[in-house]
Amino acid sequence: MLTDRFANGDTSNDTGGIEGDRLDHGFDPADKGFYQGGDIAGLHEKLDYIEGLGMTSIWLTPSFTNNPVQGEGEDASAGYHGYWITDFTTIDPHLGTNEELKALIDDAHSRGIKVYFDIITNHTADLIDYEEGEYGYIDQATSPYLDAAGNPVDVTAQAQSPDFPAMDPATSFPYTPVRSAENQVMVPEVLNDVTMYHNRGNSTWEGESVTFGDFDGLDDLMTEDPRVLATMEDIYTTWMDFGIDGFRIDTAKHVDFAFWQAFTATLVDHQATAPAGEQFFTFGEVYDADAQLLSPMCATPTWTPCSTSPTSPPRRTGPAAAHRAGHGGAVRSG
Ligand SMILES: [Ca+2]
Ligand SMILES: [Ca+2]
Ligand SMILES: [Ca+2]
Repeated sequence: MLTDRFANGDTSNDTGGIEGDRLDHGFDPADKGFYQGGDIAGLHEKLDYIEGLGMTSIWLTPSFTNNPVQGEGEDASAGYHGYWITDFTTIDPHLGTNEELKALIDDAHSRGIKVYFDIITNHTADLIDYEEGEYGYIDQATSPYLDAAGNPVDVTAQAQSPDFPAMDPATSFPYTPVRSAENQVMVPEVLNDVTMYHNRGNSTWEGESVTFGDFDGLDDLMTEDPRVLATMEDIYTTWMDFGIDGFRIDTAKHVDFAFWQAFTATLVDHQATAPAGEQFFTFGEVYDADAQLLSPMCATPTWTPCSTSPTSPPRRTGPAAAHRAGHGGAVRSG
């Protein structure tokens, strides 16, 4: 469900409460690259229609607060699709409020309809620039990460380590990441720290840049850093408590496996605290038709909960957790 494009149930939120023109608030129904006015209120009004179609679940496009407009001149467009998040804790004001979402979920559940979030852990909005003014990908062989003391570090080998190295924005990265004062808007606030991002330039969609590169300028999170993992776990377990039924995980192949193995295990653990009998379903996007590239996402022929996998230590390792995150599977309580 592309909420912005379905039904406008509340014209008072069309500009998201943002002053100015379309390049400020992103609303312009005459331009398909901008917000059209659709919202959660409109979706809620149409639940009879959706139920009548025989639908048993709704997968919402990413619904958190976005950077309303990105790009310059003819390349300017709006975050109507939801993939340019600035605040991971609130519903985008163009779409409605957390309370309206809660009411939608409650009404959907009373009809036997589930509600899924489309979630992103790979990147945020494009709010970090490089001081060098260049954006081509620079690989680790050419320019390794340096810790704050100047020693080369392999962040893949250090992924999720409690000793993960501290970085210095001025010296640790091949580019010098800069977040202007007006771009200090990330929520949770910790995500304003530019050392929590990869800062190597735009992905070429090949080799290491698949996981380390920026997605066309979108700020690529250092998912190997346990601070990033902890932040994402806190964000998304909180949304689990809100009553969402599951996650469609965006850009799964652009995040390292160590992150998914830990993140999905945390969702399993968290779901174990939910009322008995409920399930939480996750499935991930791997946008590729190459069987060789897809195969690591499908490493086990039959899905096995990682906590009971006989071939791997419990929860934190093994292909099953990555399989669940990258391809699909149910996270059950217990
Ligand atoms: Ca509206
Ligand atoms: Ca990435
Ligand atoms: Ca950027």
